[in-house]
Amino acid sequence: MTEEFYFSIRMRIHQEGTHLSGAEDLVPARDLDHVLSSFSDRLLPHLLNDAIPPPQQIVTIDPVPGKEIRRKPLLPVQFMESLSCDESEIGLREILDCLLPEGKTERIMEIFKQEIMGNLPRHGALIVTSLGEPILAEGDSGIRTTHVGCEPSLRRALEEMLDNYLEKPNHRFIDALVLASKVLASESVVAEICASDDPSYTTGYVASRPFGYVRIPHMKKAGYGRGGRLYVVFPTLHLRTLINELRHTPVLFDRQSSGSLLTSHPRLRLIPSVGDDFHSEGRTE
Ligand code: PML
Ligand code: MG
Repeated sequence: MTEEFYFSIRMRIHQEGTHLSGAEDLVPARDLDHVLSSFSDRLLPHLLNDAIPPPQQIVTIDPVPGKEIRRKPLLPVQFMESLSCDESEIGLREILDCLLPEGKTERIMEIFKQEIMGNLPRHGALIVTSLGEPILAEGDSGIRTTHVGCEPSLRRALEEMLDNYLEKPNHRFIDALVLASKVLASESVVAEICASDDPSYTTGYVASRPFGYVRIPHMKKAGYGRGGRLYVVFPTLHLRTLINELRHTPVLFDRQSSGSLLTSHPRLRLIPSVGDDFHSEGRTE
């Protein structure tokens, strides 16, 4: 029997080195064409502002032996109730207080504001320990999480489920949930905090194992074109192992964990997970 291969597809759009957009997927050969065409559609909006020189799009395709792929469940999702940026910041601080060592929320918020919200968008995520010590890995461009995807049938089930809860289109949310679920699958990571770098997209998130993926409305003011990802890790981490997991361990999400064991919080509301009766088309376990 011939060995089955999947393909990790990594897409990045930048203009003279400034990051504009990125996307990932992990698919069997039969889905390559469809995913490549949906990724190339993402270049068009960036061509509309007639920037000189026009942005460059880079697509990288790596073959991955099917037997190396780990199948895992997506994080469950909660959303934060908030009507303003101030309220969202208070909510985010309360969540971080539950996750970080005592007294460290202020330091992590300071780093997020300065390094993520105060700088040009990076290609990848910045890493800091939960004590607030920056981890310098491979210069300033950050670590990009790759070799990750979501079974198309799970994506469709999520889209249907979420149409009742989220504004459309919600591919951005699902892409972010998939990436964050891979990041939090690493035992070295305490939390990920993210604000979109898209000026018109103001929803961000904080992801962690106790609270799941928490969507935060009003994470930033509309029209602000900065954002990115901060990975907060345990101070005892082994950096090479973490980077290897984030970059090279292929993970395909084929189900979603139930939210029943999540830690609750007065500001958070649980979004039902895709049910246990869901069976992905490609699931083998
Ligand atoms: C990005 O631009 O890559 C970040 C997207 C954040 C999505 C947040 C959400 O809608 O849940
Ligand atoms: Mg982005």
